[in-house]
Amino acid sequence: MSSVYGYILIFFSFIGYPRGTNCYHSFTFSFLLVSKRKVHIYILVDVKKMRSSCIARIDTYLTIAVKLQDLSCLRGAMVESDNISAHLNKPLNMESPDPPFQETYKTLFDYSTGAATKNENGLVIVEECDLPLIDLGKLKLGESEKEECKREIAKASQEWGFFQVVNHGISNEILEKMRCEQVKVFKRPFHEKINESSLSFSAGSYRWGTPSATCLRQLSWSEAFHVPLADVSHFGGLTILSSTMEQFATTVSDLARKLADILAEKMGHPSAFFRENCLPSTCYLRMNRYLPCQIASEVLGLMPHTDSDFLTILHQDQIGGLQLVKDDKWIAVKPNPEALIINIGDLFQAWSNGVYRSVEHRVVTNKQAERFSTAYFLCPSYDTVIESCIKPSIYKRFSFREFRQKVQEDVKTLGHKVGLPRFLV
Ligand SMILES: O=C(O)CCC(=O)C(=O)O
Repeated sequence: MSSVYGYILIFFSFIGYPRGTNCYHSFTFSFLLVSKRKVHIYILVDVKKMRSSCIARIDTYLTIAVKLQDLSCLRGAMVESDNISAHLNKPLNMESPDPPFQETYKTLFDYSTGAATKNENGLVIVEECDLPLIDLGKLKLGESEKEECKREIAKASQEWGFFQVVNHGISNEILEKMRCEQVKVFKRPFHEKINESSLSFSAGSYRWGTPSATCLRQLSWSEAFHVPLADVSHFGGLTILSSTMEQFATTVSDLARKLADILAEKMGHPSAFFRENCLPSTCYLRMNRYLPCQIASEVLGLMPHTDSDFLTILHQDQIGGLQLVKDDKWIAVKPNPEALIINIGDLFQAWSNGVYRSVEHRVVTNKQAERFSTAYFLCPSYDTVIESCIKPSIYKRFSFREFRQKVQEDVKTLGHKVGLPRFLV
């Protein structure tokens, strides 16, 4: 320190995390110290009260510090603290697109036993399988082919909660353009992605890892942009991505509404409900990137979950990794380059009184390849009330707002979603 000729003290943050963010009572205080030849960033943290997710915040502050000072010479930063100096002491690669999983979740790696519990929840993987494959081209043929196709859709939704469709009407050109723009945005430096305003995404759109994870099996080794479609046209700086997302969403939403109408009709309740309540502005697009993971047997790409929507349309690449629960077993879905994957969400399970099934699914990681997928979620407006089309109903009436609030509350307090069982009569 005696070699220091001058210093700039920048008060970056004094953060009292509110209860429930799992970092409460901890604080971060950062400043730049400029010597003749070097700039160091010191971050003082109350490490004892921190959990790994806070370390991500520190990484964010380092990024902001570098950006603020426009210190193009600065490619490394020193972080002094009891616990984290060992792994954050190495230079940060500011241009890397990858979130700092190892550094952020170091404590989870430290406590890992190395013994992967592949059969968690008592479920075992049986085999890769082909989901029911439905040719939607039949909907344009004669009455009997059309009826057969509708029956297949309803049957798969009851028995699997998942199916694949071919001849779905979404051109390869749109699918490829979407994939290409998605890859481009994920390949931006990590510091640009966390600074959502630099990409014009709305706050909270960019997500990575699992801030609440307390062990490796709770960590999702992936990053995502979860984007309300209402926001897509406002991406100032990302015009090609935004127009591609709009194009993708418009064609996929037609398909989603068509499938919802068929499912309602097959329940004996043809209804304009889905067209009236699921508007282009109330749905979501989620772009996922799953990074290769050296400890793939211990970490999932995406934790098991059901979708909080009516139905989901997924476009995945050829890497594979999606698994779903069928007959109390995890089944690995074999990718089909021609097909889109459809799955029933919680709201359709409630509307159909449990006839159509919202099934738990997850994504496994692999050591070599990265994987991309894009999901379209058919959601209603928050005020839409969902009630079963059959009486007596096994679920209470609830608004989409109530459902989401309950899910968020459970995630905060229990660390996981409970979902529909909360609304049983
Ligand atoms: O990437 C996948 O295959 C599944 C994605 C998914 O389940 C989700 O985004 O909710």
